[in-house]
Formats: sequence, C-alpha cells, structure tokens
Amino acid sequence: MEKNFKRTLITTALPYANGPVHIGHLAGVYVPADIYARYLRLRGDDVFMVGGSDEHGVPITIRARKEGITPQDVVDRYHAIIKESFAGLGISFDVYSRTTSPTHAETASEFFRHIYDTDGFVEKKSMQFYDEGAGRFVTDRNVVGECPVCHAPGAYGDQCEKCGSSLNALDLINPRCAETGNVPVLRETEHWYLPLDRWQADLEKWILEGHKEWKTNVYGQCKSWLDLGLQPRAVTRDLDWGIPVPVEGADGKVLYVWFDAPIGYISNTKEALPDSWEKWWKDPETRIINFIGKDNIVFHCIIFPAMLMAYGDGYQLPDNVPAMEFLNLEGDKISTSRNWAVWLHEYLRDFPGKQDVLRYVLTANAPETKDNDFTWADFQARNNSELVAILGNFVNRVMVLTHKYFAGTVPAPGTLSAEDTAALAEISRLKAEMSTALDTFHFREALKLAMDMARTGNRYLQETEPWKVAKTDIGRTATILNVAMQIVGSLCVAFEPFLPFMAEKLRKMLNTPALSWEAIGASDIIPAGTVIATPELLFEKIEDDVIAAQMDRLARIKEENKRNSWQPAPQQPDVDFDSFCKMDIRVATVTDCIKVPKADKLLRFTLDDGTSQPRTIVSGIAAHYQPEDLIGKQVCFIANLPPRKLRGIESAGMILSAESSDGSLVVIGPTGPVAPGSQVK
Ligand code: B3M
Ligand code: ZN
Repeated sequence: MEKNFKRTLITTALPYANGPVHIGHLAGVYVPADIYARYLRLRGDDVFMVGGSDEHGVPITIRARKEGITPQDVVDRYHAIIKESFAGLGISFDVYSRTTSPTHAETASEFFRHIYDTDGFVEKKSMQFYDEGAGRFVTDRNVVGECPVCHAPGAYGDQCEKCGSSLNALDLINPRCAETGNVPVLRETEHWYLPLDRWQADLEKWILEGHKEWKTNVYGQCKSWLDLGLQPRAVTRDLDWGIPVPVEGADGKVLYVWFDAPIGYISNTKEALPDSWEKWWKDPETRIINFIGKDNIVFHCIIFPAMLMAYGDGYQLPDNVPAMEFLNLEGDKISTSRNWAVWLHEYLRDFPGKQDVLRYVLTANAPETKDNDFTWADFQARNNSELVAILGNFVNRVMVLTHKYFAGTVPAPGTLSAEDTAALAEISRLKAEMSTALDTFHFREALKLAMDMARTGNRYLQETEPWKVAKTDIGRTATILNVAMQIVGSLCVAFEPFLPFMAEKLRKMLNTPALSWEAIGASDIIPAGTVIATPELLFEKIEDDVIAAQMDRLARIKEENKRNSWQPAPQQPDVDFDSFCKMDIRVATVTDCIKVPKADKLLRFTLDDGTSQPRTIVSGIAAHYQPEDLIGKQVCFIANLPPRKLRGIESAGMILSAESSDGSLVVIGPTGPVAPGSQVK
C-alpha cells in the first residue's frame, strides 16, 4: 500500500492577509505542519515546505475602504506581521511568499488560460445584486436583510446567523448593501464555472476508493459532497481586487480568491525553485501533503484537485490532507472580528523566549479529532508541571551531576547493567511508537510519547541514584551518568520537531552537532569525553500574575464585545390603534424618592400627578440612580395598571424607562415642563 516516495512537498493553508495569525491558525495548520517537516528532515528526507499569504478576496477590500487605504496597503501590513511572527515561532518554511507576487499573477493567469483554452470551463449568465450608488456588484456576504426562513433581521446574503440556514442573497427580504446601506438592484452578469460534475467520477475513484486512510473528518466531508452530486462552481467574480481574468472582454472581472489561492502553493514553489519546481509538483514520486483547517477541506480535496485534473500536464494530487478541527479559546469560538484570540505577534512580545511553550501547549491540545480548547490555566499547568518539572528537571539533573562528579566531561561507561539496557531499550521502543504516530499525523500522541521518554529518564535516575552510588563506586556512577546523558541526547532529537528552540539550546550545551532521528535510543549519541557547558535551565516557571494579566485582557475584550454587539430588539407585532389608546400614559413630577429598605433594586416614588392625592409608585431602578437626583424631575408613567404590592408597598402604576446597550436604565420624561397629569399621546 505504501508507495515509495523520493520527496515530500508540504503545503500549509495560506492565511488571509486581512489580520494577524492567532493560536487557532497555529494549532490547526502551522505547528503540525512544522512538526511534520522537521521530523522528515531529521529522518533525512527531501522536504519542501511552502507557505504564503492569501492576499485577495472581498474582506480585504472592505477593510481597505473602512480604513481609507488601498487593499495593497492592507496586505502589505499583514503580510509583514504574519511572516515575521511565523519566523519568530520557528515555523520552518522553505518559502513564504504572497499571492500579490508577480510570479503568482503570471502562474494563476496561465493556469486559468490553459483550462479556458482547453474548454475546461463553462460560461453562465446569472443575476447578481448591484450597488448603483457605489457602482459595483455586491457579493452575497455583503448583502443583509431579513431572513426568509426565521425572519430575523440582519441575516447575511449567504447565511442567517440566527437560524443557521444557508441562504441565497436574492431571497433576502428588504435586502441592503452591508457597507453602504443602499438598496441593491439586480443586474445580469456572466462568469466562468469549473464544471465539477465532469470530474465527479474521477474524484470518487481517487478519494472514496483510493484514500480510505484519510482522517475520518476529511473522508466524511468529501463523501457527503460527492454523494450530493457536484455542481459547476463559479471561478470568477465582479470585483476590482484580484488577478484579472485573462480573457478578452472580461474587464472588471477577477479570478475568485479560492481559484487563485491554492495555485499560490505552485507559484511560491516556482518563485523559490525556478529551475526545479516541476519535480515537486509533477513527479509521481513526490508525495504532497496539504495541512489545512477543517473549513478548507472541500477546496483542497474537491475543487483544487478538479482544477489540477482540468489542467492536466502531470500535476499530482495530494497524497493526504490531514485537516484539523477547530481550537476554541477559553470555551468560546476564536474570532478575528471580535478580537477573541491570542495573537501570535502579541504572544511573542508578551512571552519572549517562550516560543516552545506555546508550541508545546498547542500540540498537546491539538484539535486532531474534535474541537479543543486553549485555556491560560492549562498553558501555565503544562509549562510548570510538564516542561519544567519533567523535561527541564531531568536534563538539568543530568547536567549538574556530570559537572559535580566529572567536571563537566561525559564519563566513559563501564559494562551496562540490566537497568541501563532496559532504560535505553525503553527509549528505542518509544521512538518506534513516535515514528508511527508522526507518520500518521497523530501529533498529540507523538508529543506524549516524547514526554514519556523524559519520564523514563527521571525514573532511571530515581532508581539508580547516582548521587548515592558516587560515595562508594565512582565507576558505576560514570556508567549511570553516561547512560543518562544518552537519554538527554535522545530527548534533544525527539523533541526537536516540537520544541526546536529548546533543542538548539540543549545541543549547544551538549556541544553536539546536529543529530538525526536514527540516533534516538542509541548508546553513543553523546560520546564519552564530550565537554558540556555549564547547564542553564531549559524552561522556567510561569507565575500566576502573568496568567492573570492575560485573563484580564480577555475579560476586557468580552466586555467590549458585549457593548459592540448590542442591537435594538426586533420590532413587536403590530397593535391596533384602539389597544394603544387604552394605555393611559401621563406625566408626573417627582416630589419624593427614597430607597426601599432591604431591597437593592427598588426606589419608592411619591408623585404629583395633578390630582389632589399623591401617587406612590415602586420602580426597580435603584441601581441606576441616586434617589435625590430624581426629586423635582418630571417622569412618564402608566396610570391605569392595576395596583400591586411590592415589599408591602402598594405601587400604583409603572414609571417608564429605556434600557441602553450597556443594560443601564434611563427614566423617560418630557423634554420641556408640562402640567402634572398631562396625558402622553
Ligand atoms: N486563506 C482560507 C483560510 O485562511 C484561505 C486558505 C487558502 S489555502 C489555499 O481559512
Ligand atoms: Zn434565519
């Protein structure tokens, strides 16, 4: 079943250059891809890892208009941030370029043109919303209106977030353009479609028969798409940001972002390897692995492969697409627009030198089979009780003991005892399991096995107690510390894909050249006689106040979101005029106002309502007013509600107030003085 491959091309989803990268992107795509690439390189494989920014698409144009800058300004800003932060986290791309590069424009254009010239597209006319005021077509996402299914206001043209229905923009009730508020009109437009139906049989054969080993989430999504029957998909758009459609008379049209973005993998390879890129894409002995998040499955498993088939010319299809599920943050969905994220560039600023801690936590919690959660408490716990207490502690003990008893030179071993060989055999066994886990994209499992190697080391020291043996038998101490040092060497390699910064630091302390995966478990990784450096701690404890600061930040964002997401309540069903007239709303002057004892929320009003009798009303607004501030004010109240008792006080009516976006209540009164008892009509 396993084919023999000569090389592996690793692609990583191109992040939209519409915002910085967050932990969700990292856990879902870049950290696992980087672990995989580093692992294969340690094995000596020929690997090329491609990345880049996705710089087209509508959201970028919207942001540009909002900020009064050009789309190019937007992508320049975020491409720089993203690229720098990836480098900061040690994501080892062989190329990281962008879809506004000249190579990409040329490659994507040619790709379209070749399919066009070989009759690989169909042309279709359709009606599309057009914003006459703005002079442009509006994409479905940019039209809002009442949901035709649940009648909630503010549904998007492609989906109602209230009831979850997928919508057709043309079905919205009272549609408006989201950006301008204009009422859109219908206009005919013509687009090129990729007839996916033509590739249905080939795709079924390739995926459903040929790739049963794919992750169940990936295989399952593909199967349900294929079972529904594939339809032609438009691959062009009416937009002024993107790669122009390279066909005469197609002015004002660009390639759909999901058409050009995956070609970016090819363009970026070409840009880096102008003379040898083809072998990475067209040689059947190249294995292609696409690392993506679950929302990108259909594009990578159905649409892009159909594009490659339509183009022909030997382009190879991916061998595997190990898509991840989503990572949540403190129980809530990560969201760029709601700022609910831990941003990589901010993490690198707030936690200098702690890149590996984030890599570790994101891998230990990788959303491999189901959505998973990142919490700061877990981040702290994993650092303090795993990285510091298990891995860091073991390495440090071995180094300190080597300095103490052998002046920092790795001692030569004597004959190995059964304990010694058992410890090394355990490392080899764990290595074999790790290899299987990594080969099958089970990164969490692989990381756990690596940590088990460190646990094995700690157990070995606990059992052999070299600090006690040293009092009587320095020869045996030498053997124990030599074996322990080999375990340290194994850990240095086994953790390298996950914690490359730690591995680099440790390698320097061990005075050891780069090691290969094969070395793990060997008894001579760190040769006797090696002079090691003064040990430095590999990890340090993360204190509570550091975590509290991050939690405070999230709490502030939550508050802000609550304020920003406020929307007026939907309008109530109509009432007839007679019903309205039955409500007796009047103005009164507050003559007295006091807090109701032992009731936090209640104020007791005494009102002059124009009659000779003072009127008492109890109102639940004590949290929003000092009672004395209301004395002398005029308020509106409903006079003809039946009286009711509140805390033993008879309340005759209800004072009107409005609830604002932050939940505060404001009493409603006339804007000018009126006679107490005046009716509100
Ligand atoms: N930019 C979507 C995303 O970030 C898209 C991936 C393109 S991969 C070719 O989810
Ligand atoms: Zn709805």
